[in-house]
Parts: sequence; C-alpha cells; structure tokens
Amino acid sequence: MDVLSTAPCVQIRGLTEIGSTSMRSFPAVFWLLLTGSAVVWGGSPDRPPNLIFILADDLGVGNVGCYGSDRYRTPQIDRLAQSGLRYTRAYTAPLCGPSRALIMTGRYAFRTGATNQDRVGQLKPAAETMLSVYLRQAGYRTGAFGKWSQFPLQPSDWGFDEYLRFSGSGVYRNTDAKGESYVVNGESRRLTADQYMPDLLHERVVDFIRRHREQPFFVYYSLSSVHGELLPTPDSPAVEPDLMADNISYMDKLIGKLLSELGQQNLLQSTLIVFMGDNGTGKGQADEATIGGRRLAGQKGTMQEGGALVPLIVSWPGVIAGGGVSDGVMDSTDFLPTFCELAGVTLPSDRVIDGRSLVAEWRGTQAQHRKWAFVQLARNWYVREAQWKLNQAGELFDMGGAPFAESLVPQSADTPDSREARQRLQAVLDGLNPAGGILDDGDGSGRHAGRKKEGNSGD
Ligand SMILES: [Ca+2]
Repeated sequence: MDVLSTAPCVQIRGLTEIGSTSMRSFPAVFWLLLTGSAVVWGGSPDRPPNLIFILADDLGVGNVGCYGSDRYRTPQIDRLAQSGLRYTRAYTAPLCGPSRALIMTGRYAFRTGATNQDRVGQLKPAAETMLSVYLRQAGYRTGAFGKWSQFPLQPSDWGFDEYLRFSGSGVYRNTDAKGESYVVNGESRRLTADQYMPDLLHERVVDFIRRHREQPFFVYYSLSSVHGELLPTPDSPAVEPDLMADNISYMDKLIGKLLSELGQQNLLQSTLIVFMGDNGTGKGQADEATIGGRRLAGQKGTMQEGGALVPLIVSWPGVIAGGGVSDGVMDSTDFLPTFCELAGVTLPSDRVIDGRSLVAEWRGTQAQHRKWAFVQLARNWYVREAQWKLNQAGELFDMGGAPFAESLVPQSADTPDSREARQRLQAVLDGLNPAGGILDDGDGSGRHAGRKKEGNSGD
C-alpha cells in the first residue's frame, strides 16, 4: 500500500488560497474545537459546515492521478487532495447498492439486510434511517442529485428536500433508453438531445448551493461517471475517443468547476467536501487501471482489494490540514457518525451504528480512529487491518503486497505475528457475528436476491 501513499500528486495551488486566508491560524481553530468553548466551524461561527458528498461510480484508485494511476489524469481531484486529506485504506462494499447502503445508514449489511443489489431495493424507511434524515432534523437543507439506484422509493422518502434522479446507473444522454427521462422532485422530465446528464447534474448542484448558501446544506452528488455504458463526452474527439479517459477527464473538469463555484461563493472554508468511489474499477476497465505498471488484485464485485478499496479525499480548508495522506483504515459506515457529529446530532440509541466518527482524526486529536474495516458482499465477508485480512472461512491473508497481491497464510505456516493477527481478527468477527445477523439469500453474486435472478438489479 505504500505505493499509494507515495504516489505523486499534481502540485497545484491549494484550495486554502482561494477565499479567506484568515483560517490559516489552525491552532486557534483547533483549540476552540477541542475545548468546545465556542462553536467555530471552519470560519463560520455558530454554524455547522455544509457537507458535499461526491460519489463517483466505479472509479477505483487506479483511475485517479494522485493515487498513482499510470493512464488517467485527474488534476482537479488531485488539487482537492492537495487541499485536504487523502486516504489510502478506505473500504466499502464492492458493489454499488450495498456500498451506498453503508454510506447512508452507517450500518453493516448483516444488520440492514443490504447484502446484495436486490436487497438494497427492499430497504424501508420505517426500519432504516438515512443520513439525510438526521441532517434535516439538525436544520440542514438536503439535496440528492444523480444516481439513486439501487435504493427504493424516491430520495424524498428518505429525508431529501430536493432531488434530481435518473434511473439505473451510468446515464449520460437520451440515446440510451434509461436516459430518456429523469425525475425532479417527483416530476418526470425528458432528457433532450442537447442535454448531457453530467452537466445537468452539475448545474442542479450549483443551483441548490446558491439557493441554500445561507443555511447549512447537505448535497449527495451521485455521479453518472464513470459507470458504463460509456459514451463520448462533449470534449471527446470525433475520431477514436478513449471513452474511459475522456469520461474521467470530464468528471474531473466538472469537479474543478464545482470547486471554483464554491470559491466564488466564498464557501470553501465552511464546506466539507468528500470525494469517494462507490466500489473498485469495473472488470472491463481494471486491466488498464494500473499503478506503477501493476494491476490491482480483483476488481468491482470481488472480495479482493480491487473490489472494496476506493479513492477517498476529504477537504475542509481551515480545519483539515492540506496535503495529508492517511494510511489509517476506514470504512464507509464512518460517514454517518462523522456527519452527525459535525451537525451536532446525537446518534440513535435504538440500533447499532457501526461507523466511527472521523472528526477527531481530522482535528488531529487522534491518530487513528479505528484499527480495522469490515467488508461484506452476499455471503462473503472479511475484516481488514493494515497488514492482515481474515475472511468468513477463517482464511488469513498477508496484505503486505496490497493492493496488487494478497498472500494466503495457511495455519501450518503461521508465524507468531500471523498467529496473533488470526486471533485478533477472529475476535473482531466473533464480536460482529455477521452469521448471526440477516443472512444473504441471493445467488452469491451480490447482485441478486433469491437463488435465481430477481428483476433487473442493475450493476
Ligand atoms: Ca458502482
């Protein structure tokens, strides 16, 4: 993993230089945050930060410049990383729906039942509460823009004040059947021939931010990019476009436009931006998403690093120090308690929240907020430490060669270190007890419920 830590970032002017520079005085801010003697949130007194959660689709670490991608260039995302903190051990579920359920509920799949794509579609607001509900209760205006799959109902049923959603995944133009229409706050609209969904989403997000800039707001910006089927972007050459590279570049450009907008609105100091991938690079793209000439082990949908390891960058100039790289393990259940802490929301006591808040790590008061991440898809799961991984079958892997190689360590070959790790991680799994929770009833692929295909659960 060291390779991800040392991957060269494109050096571009940090975001802290845009807008106010008064928040360069970190110690004072930290002290106030630490002592609680005054509520100061990144330069805006008496107000929690705005939260913008940008979720890219099927974008793995090998697709991002500052993670060392050989082939792809992402100068704006790199710039975001330079302004904040980049994680090299961020984990989530290796498929879209289960991954998004972790983010939104803060709870592991064996508790919510979201073990496969179809089952995510059966989540119920009466049983599970999304992050958006807690934030709205805390006074946030909440907006969801983009992909809503594989969640059921509409974003408005889950605590979002406003939304624009399309059907399925990877919608770009109306030439694709799934792109013929989209829904805005319950109203179906036609996507016209001259409209490009990524631009439409960007415009909608900017409009939402402009209208709610005086309040704390939460934007769940769920991109089309870069889920297939990929189409040429407005910037693609007419002849022989490189669809993956072009789509990554266009996504990157739009993120740059959003950062510029926030700078112009003087909102960078009062806004936490999270950029994350929802799972690893897809199978058809994984061979080209190399880092230092090497392909990751596995890809989207697998229980290897290429499935659940994702790019994660957080930026909040004035609070999170710029240019940092965290090798601390985290998983995507951590966002809910993190955002709740920032919003001043007490976590519910009637259910287990698996995530752990990242806020202390960001403030620099705690080096590492958790020692392990838990990853599940269908009936497979593992717990992952920095050096080791133990799965549901009791197989221990030495992850020293991750994300490119994972070495099975047979019990007969145990060293004192591996024996300790085996016991330590087994104790974590025993404590979680996934087998005692809601068991996956799907076909084992993580896509379908029932023993055979049930509807079109997307990909
Ligand atoms: Ca995905």
